Amino acid sequence: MSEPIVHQAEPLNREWPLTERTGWLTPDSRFFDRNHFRFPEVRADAWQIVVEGAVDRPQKVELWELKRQVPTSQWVTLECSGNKRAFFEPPAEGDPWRGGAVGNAQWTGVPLRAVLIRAGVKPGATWVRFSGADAGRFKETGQWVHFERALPLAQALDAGVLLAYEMNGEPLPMAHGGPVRLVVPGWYGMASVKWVSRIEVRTEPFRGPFQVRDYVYLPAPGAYDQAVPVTVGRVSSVITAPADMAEVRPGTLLVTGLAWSGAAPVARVDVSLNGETWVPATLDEPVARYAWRGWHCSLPDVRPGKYLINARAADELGNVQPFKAPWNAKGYGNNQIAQANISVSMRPTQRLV
Ligand SMILES: Nc1nc2c(c(=O)[nH]1)N[C@H]1C(S)=C(S)[C@@H](COP(=O)(O)O)O[C@H]1N2
Ligand SMILES: [Mo]
Repeated sequence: MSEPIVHQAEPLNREWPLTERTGWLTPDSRFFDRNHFRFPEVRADAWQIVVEGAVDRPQKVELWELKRQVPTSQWVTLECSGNKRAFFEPPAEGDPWRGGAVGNAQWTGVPLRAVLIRAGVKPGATWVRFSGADAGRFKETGQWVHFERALPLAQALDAGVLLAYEMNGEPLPMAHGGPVRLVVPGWYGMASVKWVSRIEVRTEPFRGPFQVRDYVYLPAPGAYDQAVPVTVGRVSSVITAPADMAEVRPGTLLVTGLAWSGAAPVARVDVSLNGETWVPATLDEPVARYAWRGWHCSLPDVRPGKYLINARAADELGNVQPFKAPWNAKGYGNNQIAQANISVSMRPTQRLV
Protein backbone atom coordinates (compact mmCIF):
# COMPACT_ATOMS: atom_id res chain seq x y z
CA MET A 1 0.00 0.00 0.00
CA SER A 2 1.13 3.49 -0.66
CA GLU A 3 2.23 5.65 2.23
CA PRO A 4 0.53 8.84 3.35
CA ILE A 5 2.17 12.23 2.97
CA VAL A 6 2.06 13.98 6.34
CA HIS A 7 2.29 17.75 5.92
CA GLN A 8 1.91 18.35 9.65
CA ALA A 9 1.44 15.86 12.47
CA GLU A 10 -0.19 18.33 14.83
CA PRO A 11 -2.56 19.67 13.81
CA LEU A 12 -2.97 16.66 11.55
CA ASN A 13 -2.67 17.46 7.84
CA ARG A 14 -2.24 14.31 5.79
CA GLU A 15 -3.07 13.01 2.34
CA TRP A 16 -3.00 9.59 0.66
CA PRO A 17 -2.01 9.14 -2.96
CA LEU A 18 -5.08 8.23 -4.98
CA THR A 19 -4.60 4.93 -6.73
CA GLU A 20 -6.98 2.35 -8.12
CA ARG A 21 -6.80 0.64 -4.73
CA THR A 22 -8.43 3.62 -3.07
CA GLY A 23 -11.62 2.73 -4.90
CA TRP A 24 -14.66 4.81 -5.62
CA LEU A 25 -15.64 5.08 -1.97
CA THR A 26 -12.84 6.39 0.21
CA PRO A 27 -12.60 4.57 3.55
CA ASP A 28 -12.08 6.91 6.48
CA SER A 29 -8.64 5.33 7.02
CA ARG A 30 -7.54 6.78 3.66
CA PHE A 31 -9.54 9.99 3.69
CA PHE A 32 -7.33 13.09 3.84
CA ASP A 33 -7.15 15.06 7.09
CA ARG A 34 -7.17 18.85 7.02
CA ASN A 35 -7.04 20.61 10.36
CA HIS A 36 -6.20 24.17 11.34
CA PHE A 37 -6.03 23.45 15.05
CA ARG A 38 -5.57 20.54 17.40
CA PHE A 39 -8.52 18.22 17.69
CA PRO A 40 -11.09 19.53 20.16
CA GLU A 41 -12.26 17.53 23.17
CA VAL A 42 -15.50 15.94 22.10
CA ARG A 43 -18.07 13.89 23.99
CA ALA A 44 -20.67 12.47 21.66
CA ASP A 45 -23.10 11.71 24.48
CA ALA A 46 -23.08 15.33 25.60
CA TRP A 47 -22.97 17.04 22.19
CA GLN A 48 -25.17 20.07 21.71
CA ILE A 49 -25.54 22.49 18.86
CA VAL A 50 -26.68 25.96 19.84
CA VAL A 51 -28.96 27.53 17.21
CA GLU A 52 -29.30 31.27 17.73
CA GLY A 53 -29.27 34.72 16.17
CA ALA A 54 -32.04 35.83 13.80
CA VAL A 55 -34.40 32.96 14.63
CA ASP A 56 -37.82 32.88 16.28
CA ARG A 57 -36.96 29.95 18.55
CA PRO A 58 -33.31 29.82 19.66
CA GLN A 59 -32.49 26.30 20.80
CA LYS A 60 -29.99 23.72 21.85
CA VAL A 61 -30.15 20.64 19.68
CA GLU A 62 -28.70 17.48 21.16
CA LEU A 63 -27.20 14.73 19.10
CA TRP A 64 -29.94 12.26 19.97
CA GLU A 65 -32.54 14.77 18.79
CA LEU A 66 -30.84 14.88 15.38
CA LYS A 67 -30.61 11.11 15.28
CA ARG A 68 -34.28 10.55 15.89
CA GLN A 69 -35.21 12.60 12.80
CA VAL A 70 -35.55 10.95 9.39
CA PRO A 71 -31.97 10.48 8.14
CA THR A 72 -30.75 11.43 4.68
CA SER A 73 -27.69 9.87 3.06
CA GLN A 74 -25.69 11.04 0.13
CA TRP A 75 -22.38 10.41 -1.54
CA VAL A 76 -20.35 13.58 -1.68
CA THR A 77 -16.81 14.13 -2.89
CA LEU A 78 -14.98 16.54 -0.59
CA GLU A 79 -11.90 18.30 -1.97
CA CYS A 80 -9.70 20.71 -0.07
CA SER A 81 -9.35 23.99 -1.95
CA GLY A 82 -5.60 23.71 -1.34
CA ASN A 83 -5.39 20.39 -3.18
CA LYS A 84 -2.59 20.44 -5.80
CA ARG A 85 -1.16 23.63 -4.34
CA ALA A 86 2.27 21.97 -4.74
CA PHE A 87 2.02 22.44 -8.51
CA PHE A 88 1.62 26.22 -8.51
CA GLU A 89 4.57 28.15 -9.86
CA PRO A 90 5.88 30.21 -8.25
CA PRO A 91 5.01 28.32 -5.04
CA ALA A 92 1.94 29.61 -3.21
CA GLU A 93 1.70 30.04 0.54
CA GLY A 94 0.40 27.00 2.47
CA ASP A 95 0.86 23.26 2.78
CA PRO A 96 1.99 21.71 -0.53
CA TRP A 97 -0.88 19.26 -1.04
CA ARG A 98 -0.13 17.11 -4.04
CA GLY A 99 -3.34 15.57 -5.29
CA GLY A 100 -4.64 13.45 -2.47
CA ALA A 101 -6.64 16.07 -0.58
CA VAL A 102 -9.89 14.76 -2.00
CA GLY A 103 -12.11 11.85 -1.01
CA ASN A 104 -15.58 10.50 -1.62
CA ALA A 105 -17.75 9.23 1.21
CA GLN A 106 -21.33 8.49 2.06
CA TRP A 107 -22.55 11.01 4.60
CA THR A 108 -25.67 10.47 6.68
CA GLY A 109 -27.43 13.02 8.80
CA VAL A 110 -30.23 15.55 8.88
CA PRO A 111 -30.71 18.31 6.32
CA LEU A 112 -29.54 21.59 7.86
CA ARG A 113 -32.67 23.07 6.34
CA ALA A 114 -34.86 21.07 8.73
CA VAL A 115 -32.99 22.43 11.75
CA LEU A 116 -33.20 26.01 10.46
CA ILE A 117 -36.89 25.71 9.72
CA ARG A 118 -37.55 24.35 13.20
CA ALA A 119 -35.78 27.33 14.70
CA GLY A 120 -37.70 29.70 12.40
CA VAL A 121 -35.47 31.96 10.30
CA LYS A 122 -36.50 35.58 10.75
CA PRO A 123 -37.12 37.91 7.81
CA GLY A 124 -33.98 39.87 7.01
CA ALA A 125 -31.64 36.94 7.64
CA THR A 126 -28.97 36.60 4.94
CA TRP A 127 -26.13 34.44 6.29
CA VAL A 128 -25.60 31.46 8.55
CA ARG A 129 -22.42 31.07 10.56
CA PHE A 130 -21.10 27.73 11.78
CA SER A 131 -18.62 27.41 14.63
CA GLY A 132 -16.40 24.40 15.09
CA ALA A 133 -15.41 23.38 18.61
CA ASP A 134 -11.71 23.57 17.68
CA ALA A 135 -9.81 26.76 18.38
CA GLY A 136 -6.34 28.26 18.26
CA ARG A 137 -4.41 31.25 17.00
CA PHE A 138 -4.99 32.49 13.46
CA LYS A 139 -1.49 32.35 12.00
CA GLU A 140 -1.39 35.80 10.42
CA THR A 141 -2.79 37.83 13.29
CA GLY A 142 -2.21 35.73 16.40
CA GLN A 143 -5.89 36.22 17.24
CA TRP A 144 -7.51 33.37 19.24
CA VAL A 145 -10.36 32.02 17.13
CA HIS A 146 -12.55 29.02 16.48
CA PHE A 147 -12.72 27.54 13.01
CA GLU A 148 -15.79 29.33 11.70
CA ARG A 149 -17.33 29.74 8.29
CA ALA A 150 -20.56 31.25 7.02
CA LEU A 151 -22.83 30.30 4.14
CA PRO A 152 -25.29 32.57 2.33
CA LEU A 153 -28.77 31.73 3.66
CA ALA A 154 -29.98 30.41 0.30
CA GLN A 155 -27.08 27.93 0.22
CA ALA A 156 -27.67 26.93 3.84
CA LEU A 157 -31.29 26.16 2.96
CA ASP A 158 -30.30 23.98 0.00
CA ALA A 159 -31.82 20.57 0.59
CA GLY A 160 -28.45 18.83 0.04
CA VAL A 161 -26.60 20.50 2.92
CA LEU A 162 -26.33 18.04 5.80
CA LEU A 163 -25.51 17.98 9.46
CA ALA A 164 -23.83 14.60 9.17
CA TYR A 165 -23.21 12.16 12.01
CA GLU A 166 -22.22 9.10 9.95
CA MET A 167 -19.52 8.51 7.35
CA ASN A 168 -19.66 5.38 5.20
CA GLY A 169 -22.27 3.85 7.49
CA GLU A 170 -20.28 4.25 10.72
CA PRO A 171 -20.47 6.95 13.38
CA LEU A 172 -18.56 9.95 12.01
CA PRO A 173 -14.96 9.54 13.20
CA MET A 174 -13.74 12.32 15.48
CA ALA A 175 -10.93 13.19 13.04
CA HIS A 176 -13.48 13.92 10.33
CA GLY A 177 -15.64 16.10 12.55
CA GLY A 178 -17.50 13.63 14.73
CA PRO A 179 -19.91 13.65 16.32
CA VAL A 180 -21.43 16.17 13.86
CA ARG A 181 -20.09 18.05 10.86
CA LEU A 182 -21.56 20.10 8.08
CA VAL A 183 -21.37 18.67 4.56
CA VAL A 184 -21.87 21.24 1.79
CA PRO A 185 -22.08 19.32 -1.50
CA GLY A 186 -20.30 20.94 -4.42
CA TRP A 187 -18.30 23.42 -2.35
CA TYR A 188 -14.64 23.11 -1.52
CA GLY A 189 -13.95 21.41 1.80
CA MET A 190 -13.54 24.50 4.00
CA ALA A 191 -17.32 25.01 3.92
CA SER A 192 -17.92 21.63 5.57
CA VAL A 193 -17.28 22.72 9.16
CA LYS A 194 -16.34 19.87 11.52
CA TRP A 195 -17.41 19.55 15.19
CA VAL A 196 -20.31 21.98 14.65
CA SER A 197 -21.24 23.41 18.03
CA ARG A 198 -23.00 26.64 17.14
CA ILE A 199 -25.17 27.87 14.29
CA GLU A 200 -25.89 31.58 14.15
CA VAL A 201 -28.42 32.99 11.70
CA ARG A 202 -27.27 36.50 10.74
CA THR A 203 -28.57 39.62 9.07
CA GLU A 204 -25.01 40.69 8.19
CA PRO A 205 -22.12 38.94 6.45
CA PHE A 206 -19.54 37.29 8.69
CA ARG A 207 -15.95 38.55 8.58
CA GLY A 208 -14.01 35.92 10.50
CA PRO A 209 -10.46 35.13 9.35
CA PHE A 210 -11.40 31.86 7.61
CA GLN A 211 -14.01 33.82 5.67
CA VAL A 212 -12.19 36.94 4.54
CA ARG A 213 -8.45 36.27 4.91
CA ASP A 214 -8.11 32.58 4.16
CA TYR A 215 -10.22 30.93 1.46
CA VAL A 216 -10.08 33.91 -0.85
CA TYR A 217 -8.41 34.05 -4.25
CA LEU A 218 -5.81 36.82 -4.04
CA PRO A 219 -4.01 38.05 -7.18
CA ALA A 220 -1.00 39.01 -5.02
CA PRO A 221 0.00 38.52 -1.38
CA GLY A 222 -2.03 40.83 0.85
CA ALA A 223 -4.28 42.10 -1.98
CA TYR A 224 -7.40 41.72 0.18
CA ASP A 225 -9.13 44.57 -1.62
CA GLN A 226 -9.31 42.25 -4.65
CA ALA A 227 -10.24 39.10 -2.74
CA VAL A 228 -12.69 36.71 -4.40
CA PRO A 229 -14.20 34.12 -2.04
CA VAL A 230 -13.47 30.44 -2.65
CA THR A 231 -16.83 28.66 -2.94
CA VAL A 232 -17.87 26.01 -5.46
CA GLY A 233 -15.37 23.31 -6.43
CA ARG A 234 -13.83 23.61 -9.88
CA VAL A 235 -14.02 20.72 -12.36
CA SER A 236 -11.15 18.33 -11.75
CA SER A 237 -9.96 14.75 -12.16
CA VAL A 238 -7.36 12.25 -11.10
CA ILE A 239 -5.67 9.33 -12.83
CA THR A 240 -5.88 6.30 -10.53
CA ALA A 241 -3.99 3.90 -12.82
CA PRO A 242 -1.35 3.57 -14.02
CA ALA A 243 0.28 5.21 -11.02
CA ASP A 244 2.70 8.06 -11.60
CA MET A 245 6.16 6.61 -12.35
CA ALA A 246 4.75 3.15 -13.12
CA GLU A 247 6.39 0.79 -15.62
CA VAL A 248 3.94 -0.99 -17.90
CA ARG A 249 4.15 -3.40 -20.84
CA PRO A 250 3.68 -2.33 -24.45
CA GLY A 251 0.31 -2.89 -26.10
CA THR A 252 -3.09 -1.70 -24.97
CA LEU A 253 -2.85 0.75 -22.13
CA LEU A 254 -5.82 0.97 -19.80
CA VAL A 255 -6.05 4.32 -18.03
CA THR A 256 -8.58 4.72 -15.21
CA GLY A 257 -9.57 7.65 -13.06
CA LEU A 258 -12.19 9.77 -11.35
CA ALA A 259 -13.68 13.17 -12.20
CA TRP A 260 -15.87 15.66 -10.36
CA SER A 261 -17.18 19.24 -10.50
CA GLY A 262 -19.09 21.35 -8.02
CA ALA A 263 -20.69 23.57 -10.64
CA ALA A 264 -22.38 20.95 -12.82
CA PRO A 265 -22.31 17.21 -13.57
CA VAL A 266 -19.22 15.85 -15.30
CA ALA A 267 -19.85 15.74 -19.04
CA ARG A 268 -16.66 14.19 -20.44
CA VAL A 269 -13.08 13.20 -19.82
CA ASP A 270 -10.42 13.10 -22.53
CA VAL A 271 -7.09 11.33 -22.26
CA SER A 272 -3.91 11.78 -24.22
CA LEU A 273 -0.32 10.58 -24.30
CA ASN A 274 2.10 13.51 -24.35
CA GLY A 275 -0.81 15.87 -25.08
CA GLU A 276 -0.98 14.79 -28.73
CA THR A 277 -4.28 13.13 -29.66
CA TRP A 278 -7.10 13.37 -27.16
CA VAL A 279 -9.25 10.25 -26.85
CA PRO A 280 -12.64 10.39 -25.12
CA ALA A 281 -12.80 8.21 -22.01
CA THR A 282 -15.83 6.08 -21.18
CA LEU A 283 -17.64 7.39 -18.12
CA ASP A 284 -19.12 5.02 -15.55
CA GLU A 285 -22.79 5.46 -14.75
CA PRO A 286 -23.20 8.51 -12.53
CA VAL A 287 -23.96 7.40 -8.99
CA ALA A 288 -24.81 10.68 -7.32
CA ARG A 289 -24.66 14.29 -8.45
CA TYR A 290 -21.93 15.34 -6.00
CA ALA A 291 -19.90 12.14 -6.01
CA TRP A 292 -16.96 11.72 -8.34
CA ARG A 293 -17.51 9.70 -11.46
CA GLY A 294 -15.29 6.84 -12.54
CA TRP A 295 -13.90 6.74 -16.08
CA HIS A 296 -11.59 4.58 -18.16
CA CYS A 297 -9.93 4.72 -21.50
CA SER A 298 -8.04 2.12 -23.57
CA LEU A 299 -5.19 3.39 -25.69
CA PRO A 300 -4.21 0.77 -28.27
CA ASP A 301 -0.74 -0.18 -29.43
CA VAL A 302 1.43 1.81 -27.06
CA ARG A 303 5.12 1.28 -27.98
CA PRO A 304 8.07 1.20 -25.59
CA GLY A 305 9.13 4.64 -24.41
CA LYS A 306 8.40 7.26 -21.81
CA TYR A 307 5.06 9.03 -21.82
CA LEU A 308 3.11 11.64 -19.96
CA ILE A 309 -0.54 10.64 -19.61
CA ASN A 310 -2.91 13.62 -19.43
CA ALA A 311 -6.55 13.53 -18.39
CA ARG A 312 -8.88 16.49 -18.76
CA ALA A 313 -12.47 16.63 -17.49
CA ALA A 314 -15.24 18.99 -18.54
CA ASP A 315 -18.62 19.61 -16.94
CA GLU A 316 -22.05 20.29 -18.39
CA LEU A 317 -21.58 24.04 -18.04
CA GLY A 318 -18.56 23.82 -20.33
CA ASN A 319 -15.98 24.29 -17.59
CA VAL A 320 -12.80 22.46 -18.64
CA GLN A 321 -9.68 21.68 -16.65
CA PRO A 322 -6.89 24.05 -17.71
CA PHE A 323 -3.25 23.14 -18.28
CA LYS A 324 -2.35 25.65 -15.59
CA ALA A 325 -4.88 27.04 -13.12
CA PRO A 326 -4.77 30.78 -12.38
CA TRP A 327 -2.10 31.45 -9.79
CA ASN A 328 -3.26 33.03 -6.54
CA ALA A 329 -1.27 33.96 -3.46
CA LYS A 330 -2.75 31.34 -1.13
CA GLY A 331 -2.78 28.59 -3.72
CA TYR A 332 -6.45 27.63 -3.96
CA GLY A 333 -8.46 25.97 -6.71
CA ASN A 334 -5.68 24.26 -8.63
CA ASN A 335 -7.69 22.11 -11.00
CA GLN A 336 -5.00 21.68 -13.62
CA ILE A 337 -5.27 18.55 -15.79
CA ALA A 338 -4.31 15.25 -14.18
CA GLN A 339 -0.96 13.82 -15.24
CA ALA A 340 1.06 10.61 -14.75
CA ASN A 341 4.50 9.80 -16.09
CA ILE A 342 4.93 6.21 -17.20
CA SER A 343 7.55 4.15 -18.88
CA VAL A 344 6.50 1.42 -21.32
CA SER A 345 8.96 -1.43 -21.67
CA MET A 346 9.21 -5.19 -22.32
CA ARG A 347 10.33 -5.82 -18.76
CA PRO A 348 7.81 -7.56 -16.48
CA THR A 349 5.18 -5.23 -15.19
CA GLN A 350 6.17 -3.60 -11.98
CA ARG A 351 3.61 -1.61 -10.16
CA LEU A 352 4.78 1.26 -8.06
CA VAL A 353 1.68 2.15 -6.16
N1 LIG B 1 -13.90 22.75 12.67
C1 LIG B 1 -13.16 22.62 11.56
N2 LIG B 1 -13.79 22.31 10.39
C2 LIG B 1 -13.08 22.17 9.26
C3 LIG B 1 -11.68 22.39 9.23
C4 LIG B 1 -11.04 22.71 10.46
O1 LIG B 1 -9.80 22.88 10.54
N3 LIG B 1 -11.82 22.82 11.60
N4 LIG B 1 -11.00 22.28 8.04
C5 LIG B 1 -11.81 22.47 6.82
C6 LIG B 1 -11.11 22.16 5.59
S1 LIG B 1 -10.08 23.37 4.99
C7 LIG B 1 -11.34 21.00 4.89
S2 LIG B 1 -10.63 20.73 3.40
C8 LIG B 1 -12.20 19.93 5.46
C9 LIG B 1 -11.41 18.66 5.62
O2 LIG B 1 -12.18 17.63 6.16
P1 LIG B 1 -11.49 16.27 6.62
O3 LIG B 1 -10.37 16.58 7.58
O4 LIG B 1 -12.58 15.44 7.18
O5 LIG B 1 -10.92 15.63 5.37
O6 LIG B 1 -12.75 20.28 6.72
C10 LIG B 1 -13.09 21.65 6.88
N5 LIG B 1 -13.75 21.83 8.14
MO1 LIG C 1 -9.37 22.71 2.88
